[in-house]
Amino acid sequence: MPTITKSNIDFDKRNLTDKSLLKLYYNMLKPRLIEEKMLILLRQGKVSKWFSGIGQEAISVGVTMALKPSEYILPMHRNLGVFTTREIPLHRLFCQWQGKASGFTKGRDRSFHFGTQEYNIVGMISHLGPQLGVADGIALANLLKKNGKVTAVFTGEGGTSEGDFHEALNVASVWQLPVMFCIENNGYGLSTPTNEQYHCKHLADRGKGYGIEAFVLDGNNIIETYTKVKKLVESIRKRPRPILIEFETFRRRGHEEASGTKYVPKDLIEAWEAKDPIENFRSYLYSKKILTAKIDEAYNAEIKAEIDSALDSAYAEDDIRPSETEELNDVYKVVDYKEHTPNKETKELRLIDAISEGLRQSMEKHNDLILMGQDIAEYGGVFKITEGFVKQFGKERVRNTPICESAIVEAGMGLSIAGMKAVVEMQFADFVTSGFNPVVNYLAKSHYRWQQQADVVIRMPCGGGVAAGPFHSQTNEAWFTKTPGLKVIYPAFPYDAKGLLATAINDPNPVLFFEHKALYRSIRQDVPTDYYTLPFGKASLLKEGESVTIITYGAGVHWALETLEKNSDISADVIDLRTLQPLDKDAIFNSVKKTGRAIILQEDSMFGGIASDISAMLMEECFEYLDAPVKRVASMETPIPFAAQLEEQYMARGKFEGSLRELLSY
Ligand SMILES: Cc1ncc(C[n+]2csc(CCOP(=O)(O)OP(=O)(O)O)c2C)c(N)n1
Repeated sequence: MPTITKSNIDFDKRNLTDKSLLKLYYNMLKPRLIEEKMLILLRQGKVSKWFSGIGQEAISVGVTMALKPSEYILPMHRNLGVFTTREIPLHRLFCQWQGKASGFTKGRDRSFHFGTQEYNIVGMISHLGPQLGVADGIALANLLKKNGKVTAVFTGEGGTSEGDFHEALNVASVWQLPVMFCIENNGYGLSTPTNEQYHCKHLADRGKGYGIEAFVLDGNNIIETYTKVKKLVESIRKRPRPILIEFETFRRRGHEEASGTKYVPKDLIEAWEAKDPIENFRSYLYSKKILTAKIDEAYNAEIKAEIDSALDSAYAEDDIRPSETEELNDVYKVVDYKEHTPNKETKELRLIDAISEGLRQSMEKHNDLILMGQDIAEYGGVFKITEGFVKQFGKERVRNTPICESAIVEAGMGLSIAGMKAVVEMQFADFVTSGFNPVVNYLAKSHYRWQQQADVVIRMPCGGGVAAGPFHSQTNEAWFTKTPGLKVIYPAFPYDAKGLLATAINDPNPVLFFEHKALYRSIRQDVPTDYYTLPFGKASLLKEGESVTIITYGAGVHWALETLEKNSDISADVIDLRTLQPLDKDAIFNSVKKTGRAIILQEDSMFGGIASDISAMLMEECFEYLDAPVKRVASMETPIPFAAQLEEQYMARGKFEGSLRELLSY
């Protein structure tokens, strides 16, 4: 037992019972003892990496104890106390850190990068900031369900410089979301001290700029963190709104153990050691005769025994035996596709109307579906797809957003974690870059990492031929087909668009739904008036012929058809892929085996596009059937230009006929 000195922190027990005070102490002691053990294991080479939260325990424990177990917490890498206070069995935690099957990620992600619905904890992705927007989404779900629940999310002071922090605070304030943003200001972000990170007195001052109540608390004083947070949480439950808290504390060890603390002045560390949250609280409890040596020893013995036994069982567990099938099966949540066949009544619709109708019918079918996007409410969106939606569904479900693509994609993820569905409208597909990180890192990897579905559809008005220049004309599907975990849909006709959108919304996996702007008002078709679905991964064979297979999608489909219209001597199979991920490989291979020639047409520039991959697949799977090399036709290797004549030159459309003739004469 350590010697007991006078406490350096002014504790005031207020009306807390001795039992509560001892619980606070016990809950801080547990992560501290686990960490001390981890540091020993690290020195023995038995643990690969460790992010220490020593000296910061009062924040994790105070916040977690102030919440109900049914309320979500989104911790960071130094919040072991959140996990232990929620009483996650140590065996499972240790297995997680050792990459064993009894952890939370089947060995697929390390340290605290996991969530668990069982304990209402949503762990971080490495990129730090996205946690804040995800918390907004969970808080939005709670607000809409009117269940009085509060969501707490953590960030370090370093993470507050990320755009996600600012976006998330702004959205939470505009929507008055019941979320508590907790900044742990521990003096350093990796090696960078706070004076090189921000230039204001308190980070809490930022709350004011966003219209958020904000507080600075002594993060080393467990009574202060617990009682003040509890009071605030109770107040948020009654009157939903965001609150920002800056907890002042210090990171006493290296960023992670291997990186050391050479750059931190020694006296600074010593000063904060003197303010240790546990040592000081222990002294206080002893002085008040609430904690005795006997109780203290019993606590230590109990926790140490629990640690030792959980470590033994974690080490005893077999290493994961890799199975390719299992890995591949877990990238997406398995979908139970339900075919909905419409009645016979049809109506001629433009592509844009079909998408609008499909979206409206899905809103009618799914009461838990929320639409979010810029100007989509009363204004109806820049393309008017959601015109009239507010009147039918109300502003709670059809939500105008500030211009903050990251926070909104993250909010979609949060809605999904809370069991709802989201459709996010990108005003233009080009702007998805501002929300790229959460799409490819959060949504795409969530199911694989911890079996959490990301039930989010992102609508992507895309494509050129509209003289709109480099930032309003891109067709950027290849940025996403590259990323396992995403589904990518790209219809060319109104009938397909309506049915595939319904399927996308039913699908619990993240879907990028591409809508070609130049086709919105130019392509018409008879479309069933009823709700219906179409399966993913099924291409459509639009024309059947003998001499060549034309494989394309989106606007390319119409370019191929117009070319064949003008060249009636060419007998071709035309395959409209409709969905790029999953891809209907059988349709492609079967056709090429029949015709012996393949040409792939894409609107995007060539390198790294869909055409290249399909070409490679054909070489691997159909080589013996080919009478000519596979041909790819794509737009120029430049950004897409504005002036009509430059754009026309850029586009693959003008090159297609010549390339097709060339292939046929090979
Ligand atoms: C987007 C991104 N940039 C950089 C990093 C590398 N990185 C990981 S943690 C960290 C410091 C974070 O500081 P802070 O938010 O204050 O948390 P602390 O580690 O101090 O608890 C950095 C730079 C990262 N993980 N993600």
